[in-house]
Amino acid sequence: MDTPMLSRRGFTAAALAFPLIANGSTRSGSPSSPAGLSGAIGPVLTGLYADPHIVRFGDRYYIYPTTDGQRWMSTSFKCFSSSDLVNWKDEGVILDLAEVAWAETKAWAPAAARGPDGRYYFYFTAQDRIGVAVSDSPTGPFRDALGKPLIERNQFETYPIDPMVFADDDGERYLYFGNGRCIAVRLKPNMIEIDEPTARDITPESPTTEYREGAFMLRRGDTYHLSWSVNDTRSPDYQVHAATSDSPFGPFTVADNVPVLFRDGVTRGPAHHSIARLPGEDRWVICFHRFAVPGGDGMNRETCLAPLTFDEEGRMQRVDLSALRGA
Ligand code: FUB
Repeated sequence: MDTPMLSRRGFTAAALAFPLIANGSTRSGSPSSPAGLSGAIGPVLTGLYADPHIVRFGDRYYIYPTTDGQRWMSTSFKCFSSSDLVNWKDEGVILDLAEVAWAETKAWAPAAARGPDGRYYFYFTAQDRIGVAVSDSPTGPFRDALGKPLIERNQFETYPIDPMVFADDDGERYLYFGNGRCIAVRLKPNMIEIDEPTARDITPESPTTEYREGAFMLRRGDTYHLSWSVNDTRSPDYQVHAATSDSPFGPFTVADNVPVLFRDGVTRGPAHHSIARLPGEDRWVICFHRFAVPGGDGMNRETCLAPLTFDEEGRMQRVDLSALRGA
């Protein structure tokens, strides 16, 4: 475990000092001041889970991860929920590929969103394609909405994995995906079709970064933040970079403080992340996986959480994992 002061879950209210979390803080600090943050970063889920997508629906947070520890050959998806980011409830299997006609394995890297119709839409990778499933509940059960992939192999010039769904303030929804290149496309209001003519390659081009996979999009004020994984997930140097734009389609300016998240002495391979905002606050958490501690690797990963802050210029600030652990 990271540090003896923490529980098995390893993530405490003190780590965030967010006032909405009960139990107070013995090592409090302002989340807008990285120097004031303390505590550890995880794991928050018991077991091996990777590629976590964190999202808030109603008064609960949900994490939709890849089930790990099966040599990337998992066949179903689970979900976890929490009211406080500390205590997570295992909601069980929400989609089993046994019920998906076009794929049997490689159930990876999902994302979820609420549609204009109030239903929940679950975007998932399966056997190198992307599907969409629907449910009346964020905890499922989800059923395949199309009976075929939403994004097929060779449909775009990217390896079609790692979907991310983003809802903009104006109600438009976008899908981001891809390994090697990042593709963005507007979703139709029914959430189960893409508006294909809007698709474009938005891969950030910069000498200081290399887009690999795991794209995530958020909006803070009028600024769109695209973030993604760099390097191979089997590398201890797997890390998160970020860029900004005034449009969900870019072009994106790569921040000069990349990487935003990267390894330290304990945490190896910290990436494939997602970010959630605390309701009504300019306070954010970054959810990511790392090699399980101890003994993990790129196929045996665990899910962690850490506070994420922005600097005065509106850029994501580097997450100092060592400082968060109090190291
Ligand atoms: O979990 C399988 C793959 O590993 C994901 O699709 C990638 O983003 C990487 O994390």
